[in-house]
Amino acid sequence: MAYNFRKTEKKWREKWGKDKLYEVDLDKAKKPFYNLMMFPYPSAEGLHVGNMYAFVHSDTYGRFIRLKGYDVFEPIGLDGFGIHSENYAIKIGEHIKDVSARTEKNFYNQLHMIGNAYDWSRTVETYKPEYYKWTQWLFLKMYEKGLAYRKEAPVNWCPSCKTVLSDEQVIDEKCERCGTKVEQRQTEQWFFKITNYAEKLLRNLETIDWSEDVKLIQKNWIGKSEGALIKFPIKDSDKILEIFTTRPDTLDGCTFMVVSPAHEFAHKNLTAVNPFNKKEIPVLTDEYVLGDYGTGAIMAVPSHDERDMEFAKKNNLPVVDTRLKEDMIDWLVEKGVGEKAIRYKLRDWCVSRQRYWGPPIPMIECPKCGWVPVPEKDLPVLLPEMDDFLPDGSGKGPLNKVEDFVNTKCPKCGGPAKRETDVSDPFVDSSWYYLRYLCTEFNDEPLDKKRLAKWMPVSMYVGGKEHSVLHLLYSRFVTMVMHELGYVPEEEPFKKFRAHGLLIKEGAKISKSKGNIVNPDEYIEKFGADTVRMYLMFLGDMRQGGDWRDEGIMGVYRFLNKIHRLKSKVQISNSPNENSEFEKVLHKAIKKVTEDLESLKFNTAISQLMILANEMEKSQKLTANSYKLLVIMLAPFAPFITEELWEQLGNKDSIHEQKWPKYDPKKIKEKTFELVVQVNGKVRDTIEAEVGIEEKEAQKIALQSEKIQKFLEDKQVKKTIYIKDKILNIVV
Ligand code: ANZ
Ligand code: ZN
Repeated sequence: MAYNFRKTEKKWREKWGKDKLYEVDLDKAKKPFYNLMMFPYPSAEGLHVGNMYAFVHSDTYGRFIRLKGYDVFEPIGLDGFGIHSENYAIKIGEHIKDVSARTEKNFYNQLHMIGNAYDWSRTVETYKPEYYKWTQWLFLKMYEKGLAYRKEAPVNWCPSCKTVLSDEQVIDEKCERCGTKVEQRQTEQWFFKITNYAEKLLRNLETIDWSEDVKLIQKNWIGKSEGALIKFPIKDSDKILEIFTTRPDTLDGCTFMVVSPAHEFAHKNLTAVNPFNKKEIPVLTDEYVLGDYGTGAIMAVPSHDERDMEFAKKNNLPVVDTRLKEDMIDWLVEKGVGEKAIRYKLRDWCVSRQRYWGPPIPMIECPKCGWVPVPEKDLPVLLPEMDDFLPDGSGKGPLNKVEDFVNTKCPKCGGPAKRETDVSDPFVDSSWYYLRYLCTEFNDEPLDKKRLAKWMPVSMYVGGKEHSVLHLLYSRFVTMVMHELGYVPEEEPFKKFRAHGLLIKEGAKISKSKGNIVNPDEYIEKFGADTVRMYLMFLGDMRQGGDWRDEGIMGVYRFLNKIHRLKSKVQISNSPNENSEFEKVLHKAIKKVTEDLESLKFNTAISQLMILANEMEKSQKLTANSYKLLVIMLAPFAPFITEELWEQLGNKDSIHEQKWPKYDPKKIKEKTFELVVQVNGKVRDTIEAEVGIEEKEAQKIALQSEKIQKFLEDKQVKKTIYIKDKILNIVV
């Protein structure tokens, strides 16, 4: 009889909800483990399997950790604010509020269907006042600490989204949201002083266990440069032109200087004096020198720097051989013309957005008092309802049109004043959500120190690489600030982070424009959630991503049916009637599945379970005990069918609260033999090896032997001859 997944999955979905199986008492938990999946910002069309991909891996890992005896907290919520949702609402001509409500319902329903072990009592949605009240509070804290400030600066402007963007949201000169080429605009905006934390953000990378490539991306983004500031006197004046260089040792070769077009010395045709060799050199102006890096001016050393050389050739400037002086910084300091200096590429985080769908920035501008923060007791500053919320590109956000909102009283002097009409960047919303999950029941304060002390930092964080310098950098910064304020026990939010790869379909990127969207609901309906989950994890290594193929899902479906069928073979008595060969396979599987799950190798863990199931099918008898072990190991992957089988085996409690099995090292010990290794027919070594190994394995073992290596030195191995469990002859 085929296994009735529809009935089973429905039954357990309801029962788990009723029993609050996945809710954790955060205060009583003895072994807290915070298992987190990167905050989703689902679209109204719902999740496609590519989105589901990361969720099921993260959940399976959490279920495994739970079986290992931890109190796993696995929360869920959604980031509903932002341009992404707003643009979609505009496109379909519906109000963003209605679209958001529908999105939330659909999204949560899909996650219920897939069977993830979320604690549904602690959901968080960024666009609800009970959440964004505290996002505004975060802004106030930043302001109090001098970390939120206004400045006029050239900023990134997306002409399509009609708002400014942060540096991190510009990818290859394009808007991260809509792909339009970004322009530069000179305007006044709110910034967070993330640069104050540049050194800490860099240094701490060494203390966290993250995917190496993501750490490298952050390191490069922070872009620390060590060098010197050098003062060049301007001839016949008391003016000084200061530059930043990473190569002070090349000072002797500096034959001209260049300032950026924004520099106060731009287009002045000055002559400067090289402080080292006293030669007079021209000061030119060019765009290749950036206004907002270093001092906005450089000493050009064409003999050592390609761009300087290019510029020198184009403008007929002198190029000279350089004497390098390695202790230049000492010399500069001694002469009082320079000093050691460090610069970072990282710039402050521009957080104001000229859009509607975000938390209003809680600031008021008073003609008498200047900028005044909204008092904490007046939070939240509610986002006013408005029908026409389209951005108009004026540089002012849509809220500027709501007079009731704009006109207010100054909290300081009581006089008439105006509210800030920009909202904050959605990345501010998502920079602290993992803290709020732990504190959802507190309404008078955003964060509970005791809670956070017990649960932070996050134990395992899984998410996409595309947030390497966005969310992952902002969150680290915000947590550092919250740590200084005494809310969070450690400076770093995510102890361990692993990036997942992308899911594609039949070789192509999954996208609506390609018309190859795979809707998980359809497949869940057809094959059940367990099958969809397992197939997503069987496709390939999580870190590399996978290629969804419709025909592949059948294999997993058949496998689960086999597991179901196997139950009829189970012997009621627990007499040890399986032979030792079977025991070996079983214990090897326990070892392998455990190790694979620990290192997030879900696909190979599943293969091992398949091998074990085949072995069980082959053997004449199957004890209840062995079958139980198989089912428990399968439970994190396929939570529904395993729960059902568990119950059918006569258990009253949930399989998801059992103990993960331990393997017995004695049972997997292989018999060994003396492998005789010959080179060209002469015995050169004997090595202990496992009985039954194949030729490839024997070769590998032989090549690791130093004795053998000596005889092979730079010779080509022509062939090998292997007599199983006896001799390997290497012919060179
Ligand atoms: C002389 C020199 C000789 C330089 C040489 C490099 C190589 P990082 O920090 O690694 O990116 N530089 C300084 N400020 C600049 C600006 N605002 N715009 C463009 N370039 C600027 O590199 C710092 C180096 O980039 C500095 O060291 C300076 O050129 C240039 F063989 O000074 B160097
Ligand atoms: Zn005032």
